Amino acid sequence: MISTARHGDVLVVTVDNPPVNALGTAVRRAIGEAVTSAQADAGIVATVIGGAGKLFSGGADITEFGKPGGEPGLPELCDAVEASAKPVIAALHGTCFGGGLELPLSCHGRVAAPSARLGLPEVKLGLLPGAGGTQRLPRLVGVARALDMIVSGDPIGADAALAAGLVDRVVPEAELLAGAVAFARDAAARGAPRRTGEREAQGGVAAVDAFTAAKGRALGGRDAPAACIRAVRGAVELPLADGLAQERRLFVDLLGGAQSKALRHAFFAERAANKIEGLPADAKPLKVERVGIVGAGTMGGGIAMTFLSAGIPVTMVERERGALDRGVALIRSNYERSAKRGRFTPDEVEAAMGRLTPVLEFDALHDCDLVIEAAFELLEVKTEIFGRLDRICRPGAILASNTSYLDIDAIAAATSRPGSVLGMHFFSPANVMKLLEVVRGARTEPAVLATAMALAKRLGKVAVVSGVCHGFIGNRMLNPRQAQANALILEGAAPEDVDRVMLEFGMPMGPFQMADLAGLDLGWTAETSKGETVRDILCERGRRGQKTGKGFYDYDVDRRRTPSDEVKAVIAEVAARQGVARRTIGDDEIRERLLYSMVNEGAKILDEGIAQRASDIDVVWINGYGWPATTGGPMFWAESVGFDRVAAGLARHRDRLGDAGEPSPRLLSRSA
Ligand code: 3H9
Repeated sequence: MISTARHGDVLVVTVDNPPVNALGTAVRRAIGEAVTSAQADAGIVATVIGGAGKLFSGGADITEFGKPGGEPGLPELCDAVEASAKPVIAALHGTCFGGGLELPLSCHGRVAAPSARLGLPEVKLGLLPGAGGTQRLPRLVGVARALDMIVSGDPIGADAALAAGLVDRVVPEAELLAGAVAFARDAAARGAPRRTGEREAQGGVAAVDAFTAAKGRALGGRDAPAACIRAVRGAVELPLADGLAQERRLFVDLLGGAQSKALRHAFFAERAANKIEGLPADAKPLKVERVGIVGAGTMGGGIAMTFLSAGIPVTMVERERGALDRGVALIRSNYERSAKRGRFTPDEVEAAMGRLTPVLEFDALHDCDLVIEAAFELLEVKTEIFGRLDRICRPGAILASNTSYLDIDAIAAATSRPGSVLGMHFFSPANVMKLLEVVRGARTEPAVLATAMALAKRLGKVAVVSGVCHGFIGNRMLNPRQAQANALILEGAAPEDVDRVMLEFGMPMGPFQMADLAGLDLGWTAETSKGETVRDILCERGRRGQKTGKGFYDYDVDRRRTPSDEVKAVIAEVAARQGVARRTIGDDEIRERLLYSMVNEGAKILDEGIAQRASDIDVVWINGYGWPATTGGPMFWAESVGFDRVAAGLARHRDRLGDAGEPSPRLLSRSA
């Protein structure tokens, strides 16, 4: 758990608790004992605390939350370290998160290696830093900077930490231990330790008010950010002990709340999703050093950016020069926009563009380790492309399709290497959205699957494995929701009411906003239109979504939407033609029909073994469709609502739900 060693008159304590050096009970106890023993030892003048392996510490052991705590708690340990009569110095490298930064904050000095990333990400778990972070960070770096770090939860690097006063010295990686020991010895020679808690937080209440005025509104609906701000206010208004006590109370409240429970579920769900059941131990990821992409459209371009940004060279193929040039120009303009926002330096943009090889010849893909097809969503188009790829690509190269609905096994059958074929379904915009659905075909080899999962991690994506079915996990669940949304407007609900109910639930967009954004003519043609559905008629009238300035809504130049009387008349006309009786529909019915039908489809996905576990479905919806993480994803939410209530709701709306109302056996058994 920890090891100790004497470096002359300095005691070096090394936390060694893989995988992330979490500060669980045994670790805390051992650190506490080491610091106490150093105080009693006349041969020791100071202590250094460092971490073994590739990081200092990922913080408190989250798996201990909600269980009876072992002594000392992290807050008590931090207080004891700060109170130590002999200096305690932190030697920081790699990740220093949460309690893994609060412990260093209570030390009397911090020496960091360039690899150090320092952050308080508790807010992302619906918590606040509960071991003094909200009190000590403002005292070290000032209120404004501390609020930025605590409320965003985002880490900063070693140089930024040095500039902010969060660390005292940055030394080369190989000299971290020696540098920290020397710093500790100097600190001991200077006399009484310099305690963070005895400082004053710069910026005062004015800085708290300024932050709240600037950011407060954007944080609405989530409990943790507001509690973080309150706790930091305590750092300027209260003596240290009272500020710490208030922080503790707020932490305990958040920990017991529904939002943190859901967010912690989402954290572990993301990690569980990475594990593939039944994968043989020898299924090692294959090397991927060059990637080919077929198609330079919006999707192909976004996928290319994902690889380019991760430092992986890309060969991008298009049929026609014009489309290829447009694709490259789009990638460049996306990069330049991101650079303006500070996400990349101009040099990084040039380096990324330098990794891109745009070509018109398919043959150029011959040396790629992986080729991702992002062409038109038509099975004949895809099978033709896969046949060509099979002939061009070296044996063993992986062939992936970015299809969102089509049968991966049928695509694989067009090749002589079905074991090397799988789905890699990115979400739009592919360079931004974190989700990657990895679709496992009937014959996909384990090593190929393992490669896609490992690659996702390299790309900073969250990967979830799905079996083959129409729409995989995400879009398959979207379909019943859209069907219900379409039915509800015919029955009398206004599109803006359906969208509002979803927005109030916490979705970033309602179904009709989403349809307008995607384009109503996606998969629609004037030649084949029967003019029967609301969508048919809207498309025929040129109302094809945001891109035409009107769809289910009217849009102004700033893309602000307003409900449309024309659309309402079309809906009424279609309802009359279909003999649908119109009535007033309440918000509860809208919410239940949209969300319960999704949950039911999710349960069917589990019944059929398409998803490995319920939490994978939550990961898909949180990371691919913006389902509010504070409710834990559709399946976790259903469990908290109660499966019996969901089943009863489905039964209540049975006549209106069609196939979507046929309850899943799993749902029924969970509701019994
Ligand atoms: C805190 O500190 C509270 C205090 O303020 C107050 C207390 C009173 N605990 O992500 P990975 C597991 S709150 C337990 O794949 P990476 C993880 O589940 C904490 N387990 O690795 C996984 O297990 P498995 C504030 C943890 O290298 C394995 O470690 N800290 C913890 O990509 C590997 O994880 C945070 O919020 C933990 N704290 O990234 C940090 N962390 O292999 C949360 C990880 O069985 N953690 N595990 O699936 C992270 O952000 C990333 O895990 C980290 C490593 C960057 C550390």
